[in-house]
Amino acid sequence: MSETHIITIDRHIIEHERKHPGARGAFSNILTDVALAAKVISRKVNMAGLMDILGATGGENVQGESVQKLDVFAQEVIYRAMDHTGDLCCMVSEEWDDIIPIPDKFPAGDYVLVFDPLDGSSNIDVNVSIGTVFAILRKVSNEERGSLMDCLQPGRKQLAAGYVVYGSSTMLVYTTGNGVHGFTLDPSIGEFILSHPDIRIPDPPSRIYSVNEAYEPKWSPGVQKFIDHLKRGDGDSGSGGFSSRYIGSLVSDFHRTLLRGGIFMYPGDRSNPEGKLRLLYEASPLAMLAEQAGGRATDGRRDILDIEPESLHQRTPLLIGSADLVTQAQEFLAEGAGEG
Ligand code: P6P
Repeated sequence: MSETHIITIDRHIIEHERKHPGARGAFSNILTDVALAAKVISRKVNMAGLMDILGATGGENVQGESVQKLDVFAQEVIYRAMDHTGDLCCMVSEEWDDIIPIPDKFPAGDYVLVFDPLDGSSNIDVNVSIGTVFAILRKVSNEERGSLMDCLQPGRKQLAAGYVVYGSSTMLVYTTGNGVHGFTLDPSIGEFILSHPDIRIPDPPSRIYSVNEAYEPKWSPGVQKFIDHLKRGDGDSGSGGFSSRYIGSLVSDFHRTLLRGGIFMYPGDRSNPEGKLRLLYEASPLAMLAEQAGGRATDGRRDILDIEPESLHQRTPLLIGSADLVTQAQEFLAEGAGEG
């Protein structure tokens, strides 16, 4: 893209809004506000090593995990960017037990924002890329200020989904159901610039699988056999030709899978049958992006987007990436289901 022909995320959002007849702009405002919050978080994350915000606050979040200062900061930034706009009826965050209400002094709107403000925060102190994950739902109840019913919607009901990856550069990737588009932050002008239009998971994909193999002894036989198949293949060559990549930061592992192909897995195991990742604000948003980019996302049995959430912070196994590989994984899991 030439220096004089740049497409900012604000312009892209407006141009895409025009494709939704009757869109009133609130939806676009939410995406624009998320982009603003991402710029503020990016600046802080990139200065983290130089400022006294590293290290845990000593507090714990609802997941019982030690809360890093940047987690707290990111939560506050997103909340403050969204609480007064009149676009949302409520929010859901990994950092809050219950639904986050819109303060009474501000008007409520017709949408719900669900988000993980800073996923992978345990990687902050070692300078590994971390990320924000979000999705937008339409209010479905008659409650002016939202209810659990508005939040516990299956991923198919998401109007938009996206993530921000704070890495060697900061990128915001989002979909509103019309393809997946990536924007790179140019700090010199403070704008997210369209750098990856219409992202499609490559086919054929890079032969990469991404899973924490330390848990292999606890995996189901189906998962064990699938990973073994990727390593060894069917032939006598002794190699399936796959490489293993595991960053341990969901957004980074997914971003690579989206751009290169392959499969990321966080399966359930004997200790954690539902895995570790959260359905509402991690798996479902990434599943929408994966499907929009030509890929698939499953919990091993069902498409992630078809799962009806039963609680705000429920976990789900996640297998996501190139459609053929996800389908193959699901077949291995089904075959192995009957075994010990
Ligand atoms: P494990 C980071 O803590 C996180 O929530 C995700 O970003 C990441 O994919 C996963 O946990 C890593 O978990 O058990 O492999 O360390």
